[in-house]
Amino acid sequence: MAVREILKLPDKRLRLVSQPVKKIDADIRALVDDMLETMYAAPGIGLAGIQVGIDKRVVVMDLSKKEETHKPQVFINPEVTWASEEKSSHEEGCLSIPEYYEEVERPKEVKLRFLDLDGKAHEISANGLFATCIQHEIDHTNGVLFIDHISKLKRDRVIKKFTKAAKAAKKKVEA
Ligand code: K1U
Ligand code: ZN
Repeated sequence: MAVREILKLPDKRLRLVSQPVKKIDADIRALVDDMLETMYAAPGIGLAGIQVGIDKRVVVMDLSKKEETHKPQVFINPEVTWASEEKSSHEEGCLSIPEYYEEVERPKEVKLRFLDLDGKAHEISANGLFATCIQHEIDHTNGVLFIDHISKLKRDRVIKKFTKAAKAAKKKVEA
């Protein structure tokens, strides 16, 4: 198990559309183990494969409370099969856009289809933080970031800030 580097805005790989997992093999299991370790180390409540540079449709999540024992969840090839008309708004953050939080409006309830690590298919409903987080993570598998759901003014401002920081960090390494 290893903590992997999390890609940060404006890394272009965050805009890739990830590929479906065809076979749940040892490489996928190792990726899931590393993603969980990376998510817990960050710390975060979710992570998609592309955030560690792997363009596979793999998502991990843990919505357990701080004082509870870990409840890791794994979603292979997750997809939304139904979304409610009713919307709800939650504050979102992203490990690829550190320390930036904004309210995002999304469908209040969704139905999901995914495979578990044994390749078994599941169809479940999600609401509350689970619905917010799984929609955020499925967006990652499609190259979509939560800042794509906020105003262009706010989005441009945050992209500019992170682009400037990345350039400054690069210059420091080269000096
Ligand atoms: O996908 C990601 O970048 C992870 C992201 C998930 C998420 C959070 C909130 C709303 C939607 C999706 C995060 O985990 S950001 C960090 C975070 O929320 C957190 C960190 C420590 C403790 C509790 C929450
Ligand atoms: Zn994110």
